[in-house]
Formats: sequence, C-alpha cells, structure tokens
Amino acid sequence: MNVLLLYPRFPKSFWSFEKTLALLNRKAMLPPLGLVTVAAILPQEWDFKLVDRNICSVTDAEWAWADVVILSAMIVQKEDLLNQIQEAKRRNKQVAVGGPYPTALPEEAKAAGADYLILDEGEITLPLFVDAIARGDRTGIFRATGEKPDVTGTPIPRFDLLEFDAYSEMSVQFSRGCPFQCEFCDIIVLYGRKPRTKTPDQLLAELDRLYELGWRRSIFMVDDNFIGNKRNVKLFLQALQPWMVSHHYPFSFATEASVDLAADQELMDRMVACNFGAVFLGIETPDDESLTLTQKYQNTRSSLADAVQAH
Ligand code: B12
Ligand code: SF4
Repeated sequence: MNVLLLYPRFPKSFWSFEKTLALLNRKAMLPPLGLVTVAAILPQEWDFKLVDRNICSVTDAEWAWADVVILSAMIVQKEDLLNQIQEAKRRNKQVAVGGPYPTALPEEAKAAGADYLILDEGEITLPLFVDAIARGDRTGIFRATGEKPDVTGTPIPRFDLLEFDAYSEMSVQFSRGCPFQCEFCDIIVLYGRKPRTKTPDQLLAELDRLYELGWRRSIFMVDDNFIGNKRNVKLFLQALQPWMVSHHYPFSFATEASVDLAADQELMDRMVACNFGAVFLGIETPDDESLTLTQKYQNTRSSLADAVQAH
C-alpha cells in the first residue's frame, strides 16, 4: 500500500515567520508531527511519502504513486485541506483525513469528498481504519468513544520521512491534555483535562532517533502545557539532564506552559539545566475580568508580571 501523507498549507499570519525563515534559509518553522506519528502507528510494511505543502507541492509522480492519500489539518488550514481532498478525488485516489480540524468539524471534510474520517487520537482510531482496509471497505468514520489513549504506547514518530533542512525547529511531544479549562482553547475538548505523559525512556528514545538522524538544533516540545503533570515532567527532566551531558548538549529546547511554572523554582532550574531557552506562557490579558470570563482562573491567582520576571 502506497500512502501519501499530505500536510496542507497554512495561510500567512504571525506564525508563518516568512521573513525570519528566509534569513535562516528554512522553509517552515515546524514539521507536521501528527502525520509522522500517524505513519509510525500504521503498518510498517506499507510505504510512505510525506509532502508538507508549506515546503513544496505534490508532483504528478507522487500523485500517481499513491494508493491512498492521508491528510491532517488544524482549522486554519481549512482552505488548502478541502482543495487537496478535491484534487485527490479528481485523481481517483482514496482519501483519509484526521487531526484537529476534521475531528472538530468532520462534515466539512466529508462534504469535500473524503472517504475515511479517522477522528480523535490516531492511537485508537487508526487500527479501526486498518481493519476496514483489510475488509475492503471503501468508506468509513472511525471515532474513539470517550476514552483517551495511553501515550506510553505511542511509537517513535517516523522522523525519517521529514526533510530536516527545511525546518527551523524539530518537534517532539511529552504530554497531551491540560488540567485547566480556558473556554477559547480546543485542548481539553480534543485531548482531555488529565495530562497523559510518555515515559522518560520513551522520549529519550525519540531524542536518540533524532540524534541518530543528524538533527542538532532547536527542539520544540509541543505539549499543550508541558507542566500539566509536574511530577512526571520532573522525572523526565531528571533523566534528560545526564542524556544532554553525555551527548554534549546537541539540542536546545522551547515549550509552552501555564504561568504557575513561575511558582516552582525546582522545575525552572531543572529546565534550565536541560537547556530550555524559551517558554511560551499563556498570559492572554492582564485584565482580571476577562480572565474570569474566559475561565482562565489560574492567571488570576498571582501577579502575572512577577511570573514573567521569575527565573
Ligand atoms: C505545534 C503546534 C502549532 C505550530 C504548527 C506546527 C505544525 N507544522 O504542525 C504553530 C506554533 C505554528 C501553531 C500555530 C497555530 N495553532 Co497550533 N498547535 C500546535 C500544537 C501545540 C502541537 C501540534 C502537534 O505537533 N501535536 C502532536 C501530534 C502528535 O498530535 P496531533 O497533530 O494532534 O496528532 C494526533 C491526533 O490528532 C491524530 N491525528 C492528527 N492528524 C491525523 C491524521 C489522520 C489521518 C489521523 C487518522 C489521525 C491524525 O493522531 C495523532 C496521534 O494521536 C497543537 C496542540 C496539540 N496538542 O496537538 C496546537 C493546535 C493544533 N493549534 C491550534 C491553533 C488554534 C493554532 C493557531 C490558529 C493559533 C492562533 N490563534 O494563531 C495557529 C495557526 C497557525 C497559522 N495561522 O499559521 C489548535 C487547533 C484547533 C483546531 N481544532 O484546529 C491546537 C489543537 C491547540 C489549541 N489550543 O486548541 N500550532
Ligand atoms: S492553560 Fe493553555 S492549554 Fe490549558 S486550557 Fe488554558 S489555553 Fe488551553
């Protein structure tokens, strides 16, 4: 089975960083970690090619090679996702979609012509898709019924499918989910309020793989909230530090966290010791009334200015 993994274009926005990327001679900031994770979960005897449309277009030879086209997207990629589904159907390909946008609004991808809607987290729904393919089903909707997968079983993403030179940063994920409940955020709907973490050995194996493949630059831990499970993140950092020393600090790290990070000196110290250089903090607004209205209560409990200054 020849699988073409296709990542739709993002529109231009603050996050496209086109001028900065041109200076760095890179084409995109981050790779599609969801799609390389999907490739790792699917049967490894299948053949995979990945085209990130933020880097290049799909060639006629790649379209011709594919038996099935698998796409992932967030809502901002809607326009290109729907166009690519239609293009694949024009070329008589079977099309499967998943990821945050199809999971949130499945009927839009279906109306554009997608044959398989593989929704929610792939660890649960991809095996259902594989069974459907084995039965010869030409269509299907696969959903996880309430349960969230234990990410300790998630395989090492197929980083080998990525064109490393095109990206300014690499991504890995330690945890999914966030204990908070900000009303504008899709995280708790998609991934739940109980942060699920990988094991320290599991994430070190991912870093080993990146090291082996030659990656030597910055890595973004794309967790929704890296410190959602403080106990487990400390255990991971405890294992990461000697790994970084023995590998002569090959990476620098950045991540996202809630502002309560500032209240945990031990955690900040451990992150610095592991070469974390930047953390996105979800400040949103200094206005208490707006924070309360949007249920971002955790930001009303202490001074945001002090949290930013803490080191
Ligand atoms: C890294 C990241 C980015 C990067 C993009 C990197 C990239 N090239 O992918 C950057 C920083 C640029 C970014 C920007 C934005 N992002 Co963003 N981002 C993330 C983040 C934190 C991690 C993505 C990731 O790598 N996840 C790890 C992989 C393993 O998870 P995954 O992609 O979900 O894949 C799993 C499943 O979804 C599923 N799956 C995924 N694809 C497919 C496909 C198939 C076929 C199948 C079966 C399964 C499947 O299986 C995988 C394994 O379980 C997610 C949150 C999250 N937890 O995912 C938000 C998230 C995707 N982003 C989000 C948003 C809203 C944005 C912004 C619009 C924010 C803003 N207001 O500006 C911008 C848009 C950018 C733009 N305008 O160009 C939302 C999307 C909501 C939605 N329903 O679409 C999310 C979910 C965060 C949130 N708070 O709600 N983002
Ligand atoms: S703290 Fe961040 S990840 Fe968690 S619910 Fe709020 S905005 Fe979403």
